[in-house]
Amino acid sequence: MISIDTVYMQRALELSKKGIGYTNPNPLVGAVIVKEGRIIGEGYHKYLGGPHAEIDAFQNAIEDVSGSTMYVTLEPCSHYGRTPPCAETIVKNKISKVVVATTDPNPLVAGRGIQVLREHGIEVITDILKDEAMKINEIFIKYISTKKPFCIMKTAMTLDGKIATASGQSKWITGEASRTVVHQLRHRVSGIMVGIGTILKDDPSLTTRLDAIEGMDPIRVIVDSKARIPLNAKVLNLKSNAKTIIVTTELADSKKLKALKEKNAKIIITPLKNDRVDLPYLMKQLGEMGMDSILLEGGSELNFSAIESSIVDKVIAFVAPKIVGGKLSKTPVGGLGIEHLSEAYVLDDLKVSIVSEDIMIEGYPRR
Ligand code: AOF
Ligand code: ZN
Repeated sequence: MISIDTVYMQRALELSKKGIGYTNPNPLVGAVIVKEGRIIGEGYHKYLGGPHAEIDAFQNAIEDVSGSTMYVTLEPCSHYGRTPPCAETIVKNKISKVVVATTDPNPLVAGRGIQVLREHGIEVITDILKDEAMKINEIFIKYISTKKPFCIMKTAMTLDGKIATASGQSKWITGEASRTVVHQLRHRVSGIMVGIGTILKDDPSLTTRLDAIEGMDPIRVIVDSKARIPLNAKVLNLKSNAKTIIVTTELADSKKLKALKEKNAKIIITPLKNDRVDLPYLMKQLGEMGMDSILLEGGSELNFSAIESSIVDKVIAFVAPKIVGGKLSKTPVGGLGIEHLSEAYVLDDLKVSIVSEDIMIEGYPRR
């Protein structure tokens, strides 16, 4: 039987999702205040630097909150950060019971929020819908504990494993519904990463296009070890505020780098790794810049390097029920590949869903 705690926590999780795309690198958090079996206040974390979910719920409460129960998807914070500690505000508001989905992996909190509440005689229950709450904040959990972005590798292919026809046509492999899911992903992450091959071939703008909401344009990250990107590439000439980073190496021509800077591109130079960009080094740099998540959108060379260097945290693969053939047609992951099947990169925790006419497979590379 579903407990009443689960029902209210489910509502708090739903609320937390409203913040998707606006809170990075902070978590998605929702809160519900319940008194005598009625919801008297709801809130969520709306944008980075804004009130935490708990405070938003207090602000929205329609009656006196004393003696009520608060459901919150993440342990209330105990530190002075961009805002004062929520645990103290909960104590001041005389809440009698707090139900928490998951503890806060932030080293500044990590159990101390719950401790403060208990020290003040507040009953605390934890682990209600914990797995769901951790999944919603998988980006935050990776980022806060490693200071490196959560990297999602997204691919799209036909049923026979191709990302383009024999003549190179790739628009569109998947249907409109899948492409909308991709735009939602772009809205959610802080950066989109592609290799220079994709820029030279498709000249994409890599922006977020969503009808229903105002899409947040992530930072475009172009991996280009020799700085071959043409100065008229779309990603260097967009009207929107979206920023572009060119990731390159000592192999790049310094005059070209100067010209790129004049186009307002940020340049990151990484050490050479097998004559290419050092991706783990890059992830560290992007994390230091406050980027908590990256959507890797190909091409196949960069995908293999990313998988091989263990920077990929999640794979989202779209499969369109179409067959295009062509023995030379490209597949989602290229590179040198592996020799033995025993070395294959395996995904765990698979989720398979149907997105209109396509299949979406999500999984996490086994470490
Ligand atoms: C949020 N929203 O609703 C809750 C958070 O950057 P600050 O000072 O706002 O603090 C962020 C930390 O606060 C965050 O890493 C997490 O540990 C905790 N809780 N954060 O952004 C919220 N409840
Ligand atoms: Zn807080």
